[in-house]
Parts: sequence; structure tokens; C-alpha cells
Amino acid sequence: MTTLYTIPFTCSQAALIVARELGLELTVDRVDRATKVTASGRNFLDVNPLGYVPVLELDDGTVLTEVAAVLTWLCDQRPGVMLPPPGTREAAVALSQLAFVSTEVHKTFSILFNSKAPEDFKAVAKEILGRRFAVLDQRLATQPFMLGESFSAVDAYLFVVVGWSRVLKIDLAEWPNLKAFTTRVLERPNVRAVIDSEKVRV
Ligand SMILES: N[C@@H](CCC(=O)N[C@@H](CS)C(=O)NCC(=O)O)C(=O)O
Repeated sequence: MTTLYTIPFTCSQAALIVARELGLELTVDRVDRATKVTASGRNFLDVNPLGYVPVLELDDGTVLTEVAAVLTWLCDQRPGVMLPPPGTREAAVALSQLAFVSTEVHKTFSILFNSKAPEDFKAVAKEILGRRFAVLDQRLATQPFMLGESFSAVDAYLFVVVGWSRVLKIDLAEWPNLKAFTTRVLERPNVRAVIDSEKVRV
């Protein structure tokens, strides 16, 4: 059985959403952020020496890190449902959007959560994030989801990272289409179920 290592309310939530939407069965092993010991008692640093989630450990022992790779692998188990079929032009667009969410949005948020980052650096990061939000807002002005009419793995990832705005008190009013997108995704029963499951202590 494939194991997904998670920390609640971090980017690993996107993998939980995608797995649930696709009806994939996974063993979920939660990582304690402070001790890096998992709920099953493993030293998570033996799985990923960098200590971050998500990590997918496949049944043959292959270890996959990086949200974009983890989501792509999950989607490849049900090709064409939450990402376009591999090798198509649409798949290249999807990869470009996954990479954008990862490198331009997620990693800019990471600066804002870094307690060692100086305040003036955080102010610059916030400004950059605003410019990225503007591009997303424009994209979502003409279509409900990042790749068009249907909910995809890109949306799951974007939803999770943009959700961190609430914690950081970044008001999304300036980007109404992006704000409406988060409400739209939150209405999905599978998304609600994942959020509720992450609130439960294990
Ligand atoms: N480059 C990695 C970054 C993953 C990442 O930043 N994970 C964060 C949660 S969103 C994490 O596990 N941080 C370790 C910690 O909080 O201790 C990816 O794209 O998956």
C-alpha cells in the first residue's frame, strides 16, 4: 500500500484532496512537526532527510517528494480525471500551472511563515505574492477553475496555499475572482471531508 506522509493544514493537504477526489486508497502517516516522528512511530527523517511533507512512499519503496510530483503521480493512477492525459498540450499547460503554484505562490508564502525572515524581506514577499495573486485573479475571471471548467489537481494545490492567507491576515478582497474560487472549492464535499479529517487528532 502507498503511504502519504502529511502534516495537517500544510501543502500535503492538496495530496489528500486529490486522493479523495480520485477515490484512491492510501495509508496516511502523520508527521509530528517538532519531533519528526510519525504517528506510526517512524523517524520521518529516514524517509525524507529534509523533513518536509508531502512524501509519497510507493509500494516498491520509491520515495516521491515535491507537491507537483506527488499530485502528478496520484493523478496518473486515474489518467485524464484531475490532470490532462500525459503527453498532451493540455498536460504541458497543467504542468506550467502546477510549477507556478509551487515556485511562485507556495514558496513565497513559505517566506512569510519563516520566523527567521526579516520583516522587510517579508514585506517584499507580500508584494510579490500580490502580483502573483493578480495573475491568478485574471485567469479565474473567465473560468471557474485553473484549467477550465473542471476541478483539477492544480486547483487543490492552489486552494490549500491561498487558504494560508487567512492565517497571515492577507485580505483577498483585492482579488475577488481568487476569493470566489476558494469559496467554490470549499463547497466540494471531498474538500470539506479532508479539512474535517485533518482537525482530528491522531
Ligand atoms: N519543495 C517542497 C516544499 C514542501 C514544504 O514546504 N512543506 C512544508 C509544509 S507546506 C513542510 O513540510 N515543512 C516542514 C515543517 O513545517 O516542519 C514541495 O514542493 O513539496
